[in-house]
Amino acid sequence: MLNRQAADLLLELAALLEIKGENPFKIRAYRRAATALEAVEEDIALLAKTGRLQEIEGIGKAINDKIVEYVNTGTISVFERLKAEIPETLLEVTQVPGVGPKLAQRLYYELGVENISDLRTALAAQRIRTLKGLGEKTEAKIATGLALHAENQGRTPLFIASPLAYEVVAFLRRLPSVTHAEVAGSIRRMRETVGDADVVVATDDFAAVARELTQQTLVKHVLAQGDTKVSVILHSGLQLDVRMVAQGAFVSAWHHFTGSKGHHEKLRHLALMRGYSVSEYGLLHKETGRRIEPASEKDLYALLGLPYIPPELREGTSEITAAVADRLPNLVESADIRGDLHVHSNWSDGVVTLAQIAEEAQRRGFEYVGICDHSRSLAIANGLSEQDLMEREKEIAQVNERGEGAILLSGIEVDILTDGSLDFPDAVLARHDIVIASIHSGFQQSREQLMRRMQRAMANPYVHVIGHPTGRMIGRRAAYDVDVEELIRMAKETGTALEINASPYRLDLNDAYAKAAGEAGVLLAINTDAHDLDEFGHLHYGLGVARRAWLQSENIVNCYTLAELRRFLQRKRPGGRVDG
Ligand code: DGT
Ligand code: CA
Ligand code: CA
Ligand code: ZN
Repeated sequence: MLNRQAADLLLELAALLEIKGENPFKIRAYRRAATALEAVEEDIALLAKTGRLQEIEGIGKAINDKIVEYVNTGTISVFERLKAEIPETLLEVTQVPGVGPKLAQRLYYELGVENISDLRTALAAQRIRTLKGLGEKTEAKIATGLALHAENQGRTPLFIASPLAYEVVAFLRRLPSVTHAEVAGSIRRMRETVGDADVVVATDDFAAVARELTQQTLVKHVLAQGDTKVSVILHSGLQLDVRMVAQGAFVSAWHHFTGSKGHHEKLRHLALMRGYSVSEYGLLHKETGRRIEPASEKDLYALLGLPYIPPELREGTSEITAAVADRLPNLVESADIRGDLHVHSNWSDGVVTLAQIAEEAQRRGFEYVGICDHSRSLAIANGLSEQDLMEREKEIAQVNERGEGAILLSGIEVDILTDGSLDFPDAVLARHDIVIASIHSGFQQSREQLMRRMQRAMANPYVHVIGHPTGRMIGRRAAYDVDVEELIRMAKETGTALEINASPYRLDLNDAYAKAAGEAGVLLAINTDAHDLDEFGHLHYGLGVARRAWLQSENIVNCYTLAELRRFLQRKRPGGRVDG
């Protein structure tokens, strides 16, 4: 399906128009259409051919014509014209966190900045502060943004890399000569982006595995083929390294190639003090010269006198010290999750009915689900009016009465408006079981303005959770300028939970922020923000973040039983108590 590509093209087109300083309504229309295209389940090529594109909300005549043109010719002529006018490399400049289209436009016209390297030069020469209205603060912000940008260069989001790696593993496991195959590297550690995919396979026929692998349909071309390692590029552009080992060496190799490098450095150091050297070939006892091939990672750590360290903690931070002191967290796991507090139904921009959500949630072992449809101001997502909410309430009650699924909690994802007020009065919020407050507008506001909005939202006694607190979209959109440290402090003070939005495009809060929140005693909610049934599966990615953040079930509100959850949901309200 071309849906995704067409949506991306519309977004680029919108960005180019924005750099040119075109009509904001027109730009917004393109962005809205892009969002709509991504949500459409049917193939847009088919919709274009049958003239049904305009049935999609947000797609009018003008955009319809552009999509038809795209489907027929593979591009859009306005886009091509714009590209001839504005260097396309400027798009990358707009993606540097802290820059954005308006600033990129000025940097281009006033300083001749055409690409990232020009931006670095201008920054180093302190030329940006010479522009009207810009100063050292802007330069500092851009410097931070550039560092973040460089970090993500050439990295693939986890949710794209991970399914591919597991598909290759499934393929390898079906080969007769293979006894074990596992994903290693940063994918196993659940990092939000990965440089490449790593797989380890135990086999007694290296040549056969290499032959089969290089002919696998996912493989585009072979980068390098050695006796024990094959590196390939998959059609998606992702690099995959496969290491082949004999059965006995499997655990050591798997452990080694899981990394991280930092973890291994510290582990090797500790091992030396205990008389062992560790390598991808196992443990070597220095005194006796005896080589040990552990049968499991648990055994491997036990030989060094340590409890098992889960892959998500193996980042070379303080996990070895914690392990030595037997202070590793008892990480939250999927069985601990009793519900999802942030799901959209077809009452707003979701595609499934309340009954389907209740059933699916139960199928996944959940006790409850928070139906948090959008509030009225978010028109592009079909936000609900007070009237809609009352009607939805009846349907929620009916579904709950039938008792054929998880308990539905009547909720709202209420917009935090640009002045910090909420999109519904307290009386409306108070009628609902759960309220998630989120920012969906005014992303460009200053840190002070954004924090005032957050402060007002969190001070509200009916707001339980702040949704996707930083607003970042991985590789696509920088966080809005929130002071997360301050946000965590406010959350603690007001007894508001922070979301780990598990949508793999967001993962917001990220691992580092979620860890800081947990350490500050702030509660978190791991929510899928699902708009269809498949997206319930995104929980896995949110759990990855939570585990990388060292969180345990007691840090997570959706690990509560329904009764405990209800107590949490009452505690900010009149008569409730927030004690920490
Ligand atoms: P990435 O791919 O950048 O997201 O991060 P990782 O951690 O997957 O790194 P990668 O793919 O370079 O290597 C996976 C693990 O295997 C790494 O954490 C340590 C180990 N490893 C890889 N290559 C070598 C190597 O040449 N020598 C040593 N000692 N270890 C290696
Ligand atoms: Ca890797
Ligand atoms: Ca690798
Ligand atoms: Zn939202």
